[in-house]
Amino acid sequence: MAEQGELKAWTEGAVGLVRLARPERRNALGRGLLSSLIAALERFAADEVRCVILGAEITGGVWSAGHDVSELPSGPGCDPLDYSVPMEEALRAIEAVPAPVIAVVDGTVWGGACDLVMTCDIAIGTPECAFAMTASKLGVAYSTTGLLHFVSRLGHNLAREMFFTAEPIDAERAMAIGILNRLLPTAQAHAEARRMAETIASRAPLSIAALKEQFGILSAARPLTATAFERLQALRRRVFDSDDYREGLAAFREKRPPAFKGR
Ligand code: YXS
Repeated sequence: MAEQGELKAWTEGAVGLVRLARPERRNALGRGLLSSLIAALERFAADEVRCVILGAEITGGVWSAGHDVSELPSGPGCDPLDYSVPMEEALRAIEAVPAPVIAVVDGTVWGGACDLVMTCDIAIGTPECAFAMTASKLGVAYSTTGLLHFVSRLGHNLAREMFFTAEPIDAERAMAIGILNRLLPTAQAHAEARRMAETIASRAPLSIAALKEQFGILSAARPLTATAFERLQALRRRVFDSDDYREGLAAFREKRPPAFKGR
């Protein structure tokens, strides 16, 4: 087992396993943890593993607290979720590994960690899991690719509800609306992930790799005019340059409710 700081990664036969392990920060996804995750996924691809299982060591009932808020930049012209940030690179690394990634979720999932789970190919949850998309609580304008992950998985109504309310979706509802493929008691969830991974590993790897990339291309395919793209960027820019975004970060740091003013 390779222990890289805040992540554990190892292989068992044709299955790669990786586990978030940053308990003191509730597995918040900082650049250290994310670069270890990317390195592990790249190693799995080089070792031609046939399936990957992504889990987390649970502290305080939390699977992952989402983006590491202390790393979110603020200031004129900043974009904390632009193409090159570690979180976006990690999401692309999950999409790029030519083997299905199964997320086993036995705790609460916050913010960008919801995107991490929804970027995986399959998600198996336990009754302890829940999913809260917190952008509007923090004053963040989410990434366009991230919004597409939610819209293509859940449809517009449910994606809007998650982002507008920022309220947690519990395990039963997550199963009902399609965030989860399976909802099982914890011991069974891990066993089912292994069983499914072994089944996938027994299938034709070239077929699986092609199918994974085809699904990725089709789920991201949306006609977008240049004007629409520029409008999307302008909308996000206005949010990131706002006092409200800086207020959201300050309120998180000071552990108090934010007082948004709409400017
Ligand atoms: O105060 P200390 O130093 O002990 O550290 C505390 C927390 O500050 C820290 N921590 C985090 N640090 C950075 N980024 C985070 N996302 C984060 N979450 C937690 O971890 C230490 C233990 O946290 P504590 O005492 O609150 O633990 P708890 O068990 O009482 O509560 C666990 C949570 C997850 C319910 C609570 O920590 C929490 O609500 N965390 C924030 C969840 C959240 O809003 N995540 C969204 C991050 S922003 C993001 O993902 C996107 C940019 S977006 O905004 O678009 O969704």
